[in-house]
Amino acid sequence: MIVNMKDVASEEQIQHVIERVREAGYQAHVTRGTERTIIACVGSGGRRHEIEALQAAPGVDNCVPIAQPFKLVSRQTRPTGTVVKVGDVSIGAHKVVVIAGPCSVESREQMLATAHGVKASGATMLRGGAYKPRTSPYDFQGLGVEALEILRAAREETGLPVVTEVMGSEDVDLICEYADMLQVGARNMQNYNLLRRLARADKPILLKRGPSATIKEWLLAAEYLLSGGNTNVVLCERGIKTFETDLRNTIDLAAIALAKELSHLPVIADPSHGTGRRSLIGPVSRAAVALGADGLIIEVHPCPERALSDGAQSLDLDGFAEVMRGLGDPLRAVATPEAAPHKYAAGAAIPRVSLSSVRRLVQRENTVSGCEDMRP
Ligand SMILES: [Mn+2]
Repeated sequence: MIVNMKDVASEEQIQHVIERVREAGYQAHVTRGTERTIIACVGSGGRRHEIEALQAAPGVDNCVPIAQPFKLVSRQTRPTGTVVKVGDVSIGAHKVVVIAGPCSVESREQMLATAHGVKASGATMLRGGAYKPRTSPYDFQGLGVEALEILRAAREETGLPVVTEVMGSEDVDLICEYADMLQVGARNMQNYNLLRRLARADKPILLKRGPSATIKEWLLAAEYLLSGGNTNVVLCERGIKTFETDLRNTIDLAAIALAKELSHLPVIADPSHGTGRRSLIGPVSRAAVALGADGLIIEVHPCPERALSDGAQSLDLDGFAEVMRGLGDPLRAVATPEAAPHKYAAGAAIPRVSLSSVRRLVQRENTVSGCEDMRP
């Protein structure tokens, strides 16, 4: 249930409602908007009728049920949308945030060359994998702590905040020492132990959608983080499994728009994993931004042919610069004859109907009514 306070509600009235919500057996999650305060009542085993009765409490505007299974993530709880701060970067504000960097951190030279290159083209955050979840145990697994040291150096040199993936609960404390944002990879989206642990971390979380997760499951995974106390969550659409085989994954662009409609959390797109094809990163990035994505995460390598992972979908620095320039372009003009006057605009002559057609219609009408009269 949600208790919407009146815009004139006093602090005392708000505190009273919070107390009553707790007495009714729920947790009270308070959102203070610019105009009014919203109190979300969540938890299991509470007495719902006691919340409904709060309708009569002073300062309360109304009490409404939360329509979705995810509660704190729902836009009903925070209609204005959340801005997640990562260092100096705001995700979910007016500007589109571009996170760029290699799939894996491979060496100091590779990471620093990428960091300086993407910054020059306008990226505002860095990515780089230190711990890699690979489909095969024989593939490159990441440099671990050495990679974290390199990421820290890249941040110090460029000033750009860093996001890197955390694969298990045991690594959370260590990665928090180095990174500005922790990524939950697609394969771990429903690792609820990891989510519960990250809910207690004091770093923002980038939550990728699982390759076979529905939008609801994705938002419920985010609910684990929020209900456990971490409200700084950014959602990332990175493509789902479909019958298509020419793309690595099928990026679900409508899911970005729907997630933004259902939730107040910022949503970004990953066109690199979402397509697996370098040539599609520009078009898909523009599409994602056009439909409201708050940011992009793009794989960039100074020499993709030498990349230890995901080379085929990585842009080189020039390719990334081109994608960034493309994002600045306005939408292409829509092919509508803008200046042509409307054929049937008000006041225009109505086309004549031929007299013989009218006569035939009248005849038909008379025949039909004649038949009606003959009915017993
Ligand atoms: Mn990758």
